[in-house]
Amino acid sequence: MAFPPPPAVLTPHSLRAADLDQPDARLRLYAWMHLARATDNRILDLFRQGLIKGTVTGGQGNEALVAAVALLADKATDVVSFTHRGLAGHLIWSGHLCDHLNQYFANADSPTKAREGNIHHGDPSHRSLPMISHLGTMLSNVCGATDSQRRLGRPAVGFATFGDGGSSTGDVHESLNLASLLSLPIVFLIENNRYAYSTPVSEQFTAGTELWRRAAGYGMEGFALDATDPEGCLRALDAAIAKVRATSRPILIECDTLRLRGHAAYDTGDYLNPGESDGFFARDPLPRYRAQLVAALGAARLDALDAELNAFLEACVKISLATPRPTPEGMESAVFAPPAAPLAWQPTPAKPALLNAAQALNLGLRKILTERPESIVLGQDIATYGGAFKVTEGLLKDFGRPRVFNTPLAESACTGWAIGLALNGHRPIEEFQFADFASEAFTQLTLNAATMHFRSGAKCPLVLRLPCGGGLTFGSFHSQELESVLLAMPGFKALYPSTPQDAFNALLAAYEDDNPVLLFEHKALYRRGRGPVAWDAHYRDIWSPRKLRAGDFATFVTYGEMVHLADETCTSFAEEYEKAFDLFDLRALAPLQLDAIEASLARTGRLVVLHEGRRTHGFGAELVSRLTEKHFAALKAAPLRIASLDLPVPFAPELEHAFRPTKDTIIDRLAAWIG
Ligand SMILES: Cc1ncc(C[n+]2csc(CCOP(=O)(O)OP(=O)(O)O)c2C)c(N)n1
Ligand SMILES: [Mg+2]
Repeated sequence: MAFPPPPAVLTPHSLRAADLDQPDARLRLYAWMHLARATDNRILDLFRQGLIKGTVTGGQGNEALVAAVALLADKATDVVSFTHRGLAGHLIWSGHLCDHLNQYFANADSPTKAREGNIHHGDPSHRSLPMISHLGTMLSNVCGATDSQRRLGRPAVGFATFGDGGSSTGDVHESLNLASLLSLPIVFLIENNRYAYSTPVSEQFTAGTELWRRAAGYGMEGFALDATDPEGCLRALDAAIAKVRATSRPILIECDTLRLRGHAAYDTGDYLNPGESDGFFARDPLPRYRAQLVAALGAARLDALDAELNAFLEACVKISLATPRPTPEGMESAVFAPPAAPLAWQPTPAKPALLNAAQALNLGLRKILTERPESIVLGQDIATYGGAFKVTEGLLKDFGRPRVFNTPLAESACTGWAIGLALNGHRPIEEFQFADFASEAFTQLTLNAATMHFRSGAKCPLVLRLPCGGGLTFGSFHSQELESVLLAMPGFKALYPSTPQDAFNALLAAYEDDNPVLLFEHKALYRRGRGPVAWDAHYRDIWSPRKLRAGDFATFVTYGEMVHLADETCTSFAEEYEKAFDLFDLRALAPLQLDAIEASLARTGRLVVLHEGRRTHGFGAELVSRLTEKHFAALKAAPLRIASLDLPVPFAPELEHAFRPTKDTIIDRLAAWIG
């Protein structure tokens, strides 16, 4: 269905402070505010009628600020992420009103294909980054995409908005610090409406309405802004944006906004103090600005404008309501960005060198940094020091700081920054010092990066290097196997190489993938032994298992360091028990490519699964289930699952030895199983 043409007053979608002496420009500012308010109110009605589902959070009271920001921003260059109060911004930034209503109606033409909730849509292809519910997380994404724009030579400014409530999150602190450290041109806007849901600022922090003063602590400028005065907002922001664009220094602006409605549609706001709501309504920017314009331009002009905008809204509602409901087709495959062609790698190094896994990864990183200008390597202590495991040794010297970046201890914002870079065409490779610290970035990893393609259709190519595994007496906090935890969430690919050549191949395969890829690197393998490493034209085979041994007795599946234990065990078994196994190194944990293993199981009828992670909810449970549900009739014995104990990783060598599978325990379990 054709969308109705928007009223002429709504074009162009831009405005500068210098334009405000023209009546048309003032009417444009008013018109966008009016349209946003009317749309928010209409959405509330439609929600109450049951025609819109989910959570409806309005931006009533925030229009003066959000419209000013969106009109001032350079839509061809800048980066934004609007919050749950930012409908005005979405309307101005891109798309037709019908597109945005389609998002709310979650119909077949919704910009998120009806997969993501109200106001979470954004427009990543035009640098409007989709929000997730978790407050504070978008700030670092804006940092990343803005940084990416600047690296590409574009004079972008980023706009990152958060509420007084969100300002208490760790991500906000991490992002402000990161933006200052990287000297990124970001306008940070706090929408202080004095409440986080029902909690007043007095119960959130002691700074009250002086949140902008935090700026000094981050080495940036800050100021407070009355966000109920549209023209005042436009003027102050115009000047601030120009400065940020010119200096590439971030700024923190605390915007005094209003809580005209409750937190969301269902909130009655009965926690407000007596008379507080009246005070808010007395400062409502929309009727106040309207009165100013009526005084200057006459009531008839404003009445006619309101009528035209309201009619446009109703015409759009009608069209969006009549749009068909969505269907689930394509939903499952949309979890991942579609497979892409291999990158045009140089076939180097042609001559094999004898390397351990750490050196093989270093070689791979060098190859990527040399051949791929969009690559960026980041992580803690990875620059001068070369990383906790020296995998990144020498990269800083050869490739320089902008591309080999030593991050502060801020896994969440640094991952969010990497996400923003990835959304804008860069390809970051992030090293977590130990896999365990990925828990600090759990939201960014699992709810933001991994779900990005499903939610928004945007590619988020990230390599997440996770030094994992135990056996080195590092204790609980440096020895985790996290594959089951992370892969319980949809949207990750995952590789777990067990040899130096596989580590090199895995890095290249992960790098060129258009999705976030978890690269598990077992610490004990970094220096376990050397093997020949060279360019391998079949590097993409890493996405399938490798068969290491052939035998008829049982099918044995494992990965990571356990591959080496399994291999030794198989040798012992062949000698002592004369039983031979089909032994597979799984290599890719997601997506699982099980054809060869299934064929083996159909033949042997016996299955052994071995992994280092804990047994309960371990990856073996998934493997056994998948393999046996297809080949149950072929089974001659119950599958055997060998894994670590259901404990935190204990520290003392004797305890850790008892905790994780060893060659002896594997042999004992197998012997008991054979009976
Ligand atoms: C990290 C996180 N915790 C909890 C929530 C649930 N929640 C949604 S909005 C909200 C209050 C937000 O307050 P504020 O940041 O001041 O924004 P406002 O809604 O007032 O505009 C809360 C607690 C959330 N979205 N994110
Ligand atoms: Mg608030």
